Amino acid sequence: MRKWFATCMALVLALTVLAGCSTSAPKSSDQAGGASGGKKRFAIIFKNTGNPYGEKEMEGFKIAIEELGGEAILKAPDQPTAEAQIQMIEELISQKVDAIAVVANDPDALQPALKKAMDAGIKVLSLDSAVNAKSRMVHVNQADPERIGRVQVQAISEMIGGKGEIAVLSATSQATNQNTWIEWMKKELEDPKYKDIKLVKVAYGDDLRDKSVSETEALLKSYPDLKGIIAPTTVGIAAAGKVLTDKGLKGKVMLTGLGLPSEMAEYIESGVCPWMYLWNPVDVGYLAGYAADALVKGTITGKPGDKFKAGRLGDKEVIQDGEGSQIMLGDPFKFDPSNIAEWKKIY
Ligand code: RAM
Repeated sequence: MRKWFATCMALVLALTVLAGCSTSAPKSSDQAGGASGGKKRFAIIFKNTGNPYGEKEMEGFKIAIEELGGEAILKAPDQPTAEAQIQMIEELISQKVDAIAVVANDPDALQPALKKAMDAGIKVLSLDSAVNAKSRMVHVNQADPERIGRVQVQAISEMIGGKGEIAVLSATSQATNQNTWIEWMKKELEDPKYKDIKLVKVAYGDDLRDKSVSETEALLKSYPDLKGIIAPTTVGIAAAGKVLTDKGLKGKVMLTGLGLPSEMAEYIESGVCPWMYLWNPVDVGYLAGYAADALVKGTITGKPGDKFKAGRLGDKEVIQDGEGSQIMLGDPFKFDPSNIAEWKKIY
């Protein structure tokens, strides 16, 4: 197991550099008829640049595509907006790529651009943050959204002794994944056992470090009795961890959510964030890479019941997701002081 971690780690580190270089403006190899040497071209668009989680997800996608002999195009706009992603989709359509995988900044706004891509024969899927069922052929989901939402409320409740004011520090107000998880948090909070917990605010740090810091500071100022923060975003939780640490609020305002072990280890070890959850972002991207390839090869069409082989992740099946379909990676994983030292080296 440890040997596997070490190999994985080396691969991930080597690819970080490559991924980091390819997220800015399109390069010549991105252009139509570029130097793809007849290889199929698979594009991934993340929410925005500057997010280490997004870099890991794109790395996983690139690993999969290269294992499969294709060319990966990694993209992310500077700002986490739908408009910026639409522009990138339009560019990819004119470059006649074979597949587009998108981590959506809005569930509905990308629909015309993605439909245009599908009409042009490009295979379209979402991962991590979904587009609506009409805008995609399949969605690659990190874990069951209900479990992700509920488990974070259960955690904060335990941390604050079931009583007091809590707030959510999210990504953007349009982010499909965070909004779905927050809906499940609210459903969990309806249970009478949480009658003494009050959700006072959902704040949006837009997955930008500085905005997430200032939104955390604003929460602390506006709600001086605040007992806990749930940040279901790796950018938000790391920013909140820093603010709570700098202000000496460890043990006074508790923190949990979804965090990248490499960014959160110091706060988990110090007790500012006693525990948190996530999944392997490299695997989310890797699974999307294999799913994109299966769509291009016609092994799957995106219908529930379709089956394919996802490299080192083994056999995967397309399942129903509301009006659409999805492929599930696995379960959220709990990170705490007992395992964080090991995981922080991996992602
Ligand atoms: C941030 C992004 C991403 C989400 C993670 C948990 O990095 O918003 O989409 O899945 O947090």
